Amino acid sequence: MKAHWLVVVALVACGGKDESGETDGPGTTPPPPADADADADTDADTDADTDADTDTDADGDVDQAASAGLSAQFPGDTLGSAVAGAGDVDGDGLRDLIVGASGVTSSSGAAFFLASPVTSGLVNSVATNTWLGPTPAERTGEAVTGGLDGDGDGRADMVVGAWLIGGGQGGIYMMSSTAVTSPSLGSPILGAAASDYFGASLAMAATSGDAAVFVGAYGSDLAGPQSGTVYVLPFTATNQNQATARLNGGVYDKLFGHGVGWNVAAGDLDGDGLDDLVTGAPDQYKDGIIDTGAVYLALAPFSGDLVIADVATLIVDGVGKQNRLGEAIATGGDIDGDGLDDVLIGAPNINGGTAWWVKGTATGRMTIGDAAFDGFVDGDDLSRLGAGVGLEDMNGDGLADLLVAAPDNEELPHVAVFYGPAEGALDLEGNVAKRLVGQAASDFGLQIGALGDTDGDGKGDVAIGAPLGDYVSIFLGE
Ligand SMILES: [Ca+2]
Ligand SMILES: [Ca+2]
Ligand SMILES: [Ca+2]
Ligand SMILES: [Ca+2]
Repeated sequence: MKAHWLVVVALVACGGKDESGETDGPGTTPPPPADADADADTDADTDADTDADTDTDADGDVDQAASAGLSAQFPGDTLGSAVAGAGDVDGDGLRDLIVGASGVTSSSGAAFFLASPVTSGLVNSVATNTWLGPTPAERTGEAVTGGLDGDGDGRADMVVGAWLIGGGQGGIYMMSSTAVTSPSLGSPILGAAASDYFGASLAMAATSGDAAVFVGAYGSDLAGPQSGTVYVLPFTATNQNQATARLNGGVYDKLFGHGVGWNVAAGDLDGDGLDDLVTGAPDQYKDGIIDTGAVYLALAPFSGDLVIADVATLIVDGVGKQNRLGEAIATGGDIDGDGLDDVLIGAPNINGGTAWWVKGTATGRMTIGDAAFDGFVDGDDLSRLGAGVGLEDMNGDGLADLLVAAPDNEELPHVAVFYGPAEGALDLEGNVAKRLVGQAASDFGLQIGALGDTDGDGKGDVAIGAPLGDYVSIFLGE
């Protein structure tokens, strides 16, 4: 570590940043082997920022502090249970955000709408509006999404999930931009049956015309006990029966559920202009091994009742017991610059934590770690790397950058940023462009919200939740 730090200092002093403004991040040249010498080169180039970030822990990496921090009103509010970009809801040209705190008021939960620019403080004071879950223990704010226009009025809309309405039936609240100052969430759209956990995960998706919503219900029994379902629901729907499609899991090993819909993400994987589905099923069994987990990619448009294993273009399986692959997924960004969105998969339970990315056009069935993946990040031992992942263009070069949480990193919990284009092997020692450092909570980075540009500088910004720490941090691209 010491030698690494010295080399970095020397290269930074020479001015590592290209005058073109392009950074020599991992991938512009073949990725270096994971040794100290090669590491120092990529690190120095991307670290040679002109900003005032400091190396707070003297490990040779640039640590970026949050531009704003939001704290909960009470311990146990689980502020940051979900974080998402809301798009430009108020029409001032800056993208806004929505944040959940599902533990508020004995787990009735809450969602906060925050108009940019966001300042530090108590979330209740900083938020433009607060929506409280209307029934006890419904856990409003366990999922939130937004950023697209769902009702065709030209403004971005939002959706708030409350997966434990009715003890687990679940429900979602469609929050139009016109309702952004409303004091109430209104009436929820409820799940179809008890223990469906409808709304446990959410993503707005431009699947055709006005944006729709992918709604995860991983306890759904539509195709067998707890097979799980992802609903494709128009934003203007008032009932789950109005779904234009339902992508159902199956039953594996004749006994166990599939759990499709644990989380959902949207991106245009094939470039036809429609947002496609990436969903995780961490409860899935494989060959009798429990909870290996899986990730499914499926291409829009979707119609009717579908079995996800039949329509998936790519299925990625975990490799071992309780890998729970699919707990952390991200898409909606182009990592390699081919114009198509790619997929980043966190695997915090494999080898102390890893993360892998693959082109959204990949097809067939593969196991996490296969050579067919386009790149991966190795954690240090037990960093739980990949417990949260995200894609956002933080340096404004048009390529998505990889955000990978390392909540149990031995030095400090952080989210590591790797600038695109990225390919091959990356590691936490040498290839990190910068580390986002917020509250030192044990779950910092489990929720990563790609916000788009919230301050008008053309660079993507992110919100990072640490719900056990009751804290949300905002980091601006630079
Ligand atoms: Ca598509
Ligand atoms: Ca791509
Ligand atoms: Ca970038
Ligand atoms: Ca920005």
